[in-house]
Amino acid sequence: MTMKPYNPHEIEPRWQKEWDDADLYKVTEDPSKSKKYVLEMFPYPSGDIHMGHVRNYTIGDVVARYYKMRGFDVLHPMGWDAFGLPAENAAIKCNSHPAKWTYANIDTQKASFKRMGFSYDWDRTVVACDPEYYRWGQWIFLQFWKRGLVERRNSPVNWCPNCATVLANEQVTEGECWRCHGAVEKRDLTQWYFKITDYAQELLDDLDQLDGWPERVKQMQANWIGRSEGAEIDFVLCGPDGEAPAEPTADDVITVFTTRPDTLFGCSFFLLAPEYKGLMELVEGTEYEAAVREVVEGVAKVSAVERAQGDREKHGAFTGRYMVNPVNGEKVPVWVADYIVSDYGTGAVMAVPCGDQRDFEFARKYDLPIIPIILGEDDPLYPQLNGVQERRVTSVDWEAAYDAEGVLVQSGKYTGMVGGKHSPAVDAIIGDLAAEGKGKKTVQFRLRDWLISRQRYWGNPIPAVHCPECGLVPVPEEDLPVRLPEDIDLAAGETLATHEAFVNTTCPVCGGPAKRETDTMDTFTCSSWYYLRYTDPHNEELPFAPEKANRWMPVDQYIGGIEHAILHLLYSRFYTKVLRDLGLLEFDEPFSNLLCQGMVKDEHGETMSKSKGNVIAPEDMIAEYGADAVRAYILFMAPPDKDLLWDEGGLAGIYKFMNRAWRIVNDLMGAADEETLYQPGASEDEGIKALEQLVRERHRVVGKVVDDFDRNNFNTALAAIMELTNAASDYLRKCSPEERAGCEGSRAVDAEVAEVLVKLLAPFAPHWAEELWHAVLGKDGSVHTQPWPEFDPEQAKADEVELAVQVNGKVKAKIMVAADAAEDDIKAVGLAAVEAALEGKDVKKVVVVPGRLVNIVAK
Ligand code: ANZ
Ligand code: ZN
Repeated sequence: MTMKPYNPHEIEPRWQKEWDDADLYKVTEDPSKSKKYVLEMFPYPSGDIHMGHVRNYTIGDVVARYYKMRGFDVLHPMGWDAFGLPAENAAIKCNSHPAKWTYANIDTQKASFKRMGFSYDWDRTVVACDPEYYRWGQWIFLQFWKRGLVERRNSPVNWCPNCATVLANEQVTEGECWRCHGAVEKRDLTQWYFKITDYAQELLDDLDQLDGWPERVKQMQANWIGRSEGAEIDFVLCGPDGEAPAEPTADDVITVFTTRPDTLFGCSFFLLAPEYKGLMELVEGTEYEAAVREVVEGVAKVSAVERAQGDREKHGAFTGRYMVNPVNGEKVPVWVADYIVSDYGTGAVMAVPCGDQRDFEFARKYDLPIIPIILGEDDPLYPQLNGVQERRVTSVDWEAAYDAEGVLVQSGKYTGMVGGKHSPAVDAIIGDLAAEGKGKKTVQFRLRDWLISRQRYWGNPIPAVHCPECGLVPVPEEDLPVRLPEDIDLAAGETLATHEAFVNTTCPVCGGPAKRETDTMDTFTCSSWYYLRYTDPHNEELPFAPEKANRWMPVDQYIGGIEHAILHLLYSRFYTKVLRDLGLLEFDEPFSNLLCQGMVKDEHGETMSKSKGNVIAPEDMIAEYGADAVRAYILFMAPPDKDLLWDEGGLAGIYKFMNRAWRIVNDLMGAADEETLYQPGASEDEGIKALEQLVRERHRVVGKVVDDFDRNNFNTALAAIMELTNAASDYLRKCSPEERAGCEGSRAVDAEVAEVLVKLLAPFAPHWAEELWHAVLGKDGSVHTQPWPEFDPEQAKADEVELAVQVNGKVKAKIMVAADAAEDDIKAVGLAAVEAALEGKDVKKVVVVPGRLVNIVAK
């Protein structure tokens, strides 16, 4: 009998079909078991899969398979994030329909996923553009609306002229559209918002619950939410004549937000955002109007994010008006400045150039006073101004603003106090202003409400109707879904708004003629709850039954790209909290553990892209080496969260390893015959030692792999499995097939080690393992439903270990010592072993590296 060679191209399609036919990956929903929900971020159906997909989904698949063998009830689903602009653009280009393009791509990707051997329960597939799914997205929208979390309002928004739609703040990076990278403009438009800011504090606080998330992702979310403690302080506007009103009314007051009320005495001018309501009225008909208008028009093309960046050149203009500083009655000039944004704080700022770098640069540019009111003790001005309450100095020769803690000077009764963020001076001044009704403590968030409406066809229609009699009316739940019309000619420029049959409807309240809302929802609404639908994908009464979601959720291991650190993950956390408050969920956070996989780059560390021509197509690699080798390679080459540089030599190496492991399993089972690894020549003693070592390795490696899975260290798990194959081949080389067959002890070890090897590799190389399980081990049932091998830590312990003895960095001898030998004993044995090499030298130092070596420094 000769061994059947390893042939992935024959066994992979065969097992894929058998698994499909047997419904092997159907979720069992066995409440007697503990659950594990393993989820990878669902893909956009963009066409062929790329290596990034392969890496993302291989990680998830290995984890899911592992948990299943560990006896958990596992949910491991897959679907498609199928709405969005690329489908629409492709349809326009090919004069086709987005649905056609989308579903064709889904078929292609699904076939690739099957070829990779991924263990999804395809019966639970969620496709975002399927009315059975988006219907429930609309239903959730209506619940949000009922709770007061939906608002339609007019405000300046980000508009991408390329994509012809508005964008959420999160979708604009450095002034560019997240999708097309074109420049984003500001427009005043009436749009739909989700009031995510109502949850700002909780979204921030609950980051503390997320022990299983990478620190950097939590940090990015915290920065995005951007909580600032500070105060609102009221300034009074002087009339056009420069006189303060005798009895100021609410209309005369402009409130600022500041994190540094302690610096009020250093306020030398007052700033308004270019979009500040009422700004143009202040300057209308005056000599200042033209200059102010120029600043206002100059910001229309720049995003808020870009404007707030420190390094941008600042522009401003004097308005001709003055404000009264509430702390000392001083009049300060009012300017418009383009680095003040309208949607943060109040859009008005007390400028303190000595303490704020942006104000400092503005003051330098426009020659405004810089009054030093806070000093470090090493400042040259300190001896002169320390303890001085009244103002003596109104200019400094500093290079930059002073934003650290310091001592207040020239600050009236607060002089001498410690100033700075969260300093005693802050509390003292706020306290006094509050007592006079001129200010109060507040908290500001950088997070803005989520702009969810899009002016595009291929999205989930917002379920609302505009009635001339009743106003804005929600579509009744029983009328859902509001379906996208299929007969639309996008190439001819038709949109939902021009589609008469869609637009014209009747009002659900009064029955009169009315118009449908024609905006669709941001596709990020689809991805904010799909993980809940997987728990109950065919529910026709609700988006999901609460008991199903509560059983499976939260997701135990979520895997996806770092590019979703803010958008998708923040929105999903928000949805989860609202659905909890609606009584549908009983937990606060959707994803307990998050793994952000690194990128797959080319061998030079460049990202793969069609334009660079350096793309490695997964299908080509499968055709060459089989899916199992690709899977094992991608996990072996790097820790999952680090970038991986593609190296086909490495893939060939893994393929060779799979062949070697294949032969070892055959050999252990006596199925290799002429092709055994046996090489005559070893003594009986050496053979016994090799056997003992193999047994130790078998226990050690199983324990190590379990440990590695706990920390998602798939690369070191594979390395450990390779060590077990090394021990096995050493044993097979030293012990002949006849000896092993004739010894009951050997036979038992052989079969056991073969089984362990196959099981350990089953999550990584599922087809390889399944074939050996049946054809060589002769077992029934799938290897993927078998229990994970047990291990005994006691048996994993080596009795003796071999240590190298180095003298001045060179290995001079090897010694065997008891595994638990004391350090002093090891030193003594080591020194004795190299006596000759130490002849005539002075031993300066002896260091023992446990399990590895004894290092001797001698002169
Ligand atoms: C006076 C002051 C003095 C400030 C000082 C800082 C330092 P964070 O920490 O990000 O919350 N600010 C307030 N509203 C603004 C707006 N709409 N556009 C641009 N800047 C605005 O920043 C808060 C600080 O940013 C506020 O505190 C205000 O400047 C400025 F030594 O007030 B500060
Ligand atoms: Zn009506």
